[in-house]
Amino acid sequence: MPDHRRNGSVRHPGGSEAVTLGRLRGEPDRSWRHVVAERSLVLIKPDAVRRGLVGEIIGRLERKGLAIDAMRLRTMDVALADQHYAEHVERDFYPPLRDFMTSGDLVALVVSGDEAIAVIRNLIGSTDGRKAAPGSIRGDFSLSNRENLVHASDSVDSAKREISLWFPELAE
Ligand code: FUP
Repeated sequence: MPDHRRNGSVRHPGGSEAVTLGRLRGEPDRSWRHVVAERSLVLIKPDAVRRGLVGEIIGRLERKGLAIDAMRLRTMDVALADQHYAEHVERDFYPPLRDFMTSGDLVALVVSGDEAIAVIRNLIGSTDGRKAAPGSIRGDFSLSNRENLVHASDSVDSAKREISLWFPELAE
């Protein structure tokens, strides 16, 4: 039996991507368990909650194959905003950003998967919703550089720092 059959995978008909036999039989794809999954903090911001886009955004993360490890509806107070956005607190745009981020409920999540940090950043699109690529969350739903619906950690180190702020019980 060829190697790729013996280890339980087959070639996807259209390309070089390998899929598991279990996947073809309709079982969940557990191939990500063989890689080192990254974790990211994701915030579904108050504008997305107000606009009823929570399900849309979580659906996109789930359909991509990412896993939700933790999820909580909560608000961000000024002290948490100052810690979360420590690198931006001196910027001109920070006071209105802080007012926006503390203006209502948001949904905080820890999301994991293979290369989750880069994958999620691609899914959400570039910071300015007016310039974000169509097909991305910001590109499809935001017309703003501030009210841009989603935050996601931009590196492994940021993810560790942010997860320890929002979900101390999950901190490494
Ligand atoms: P991103 O990583 O894409 O969320 O972007 P940044 O870390 O550069 O910025 C964090 C947040 O600051 C953005 F989500 C929105 C806000 N921001 C502004 O309000 N004005 C700016 O000019 C830049 C960023």
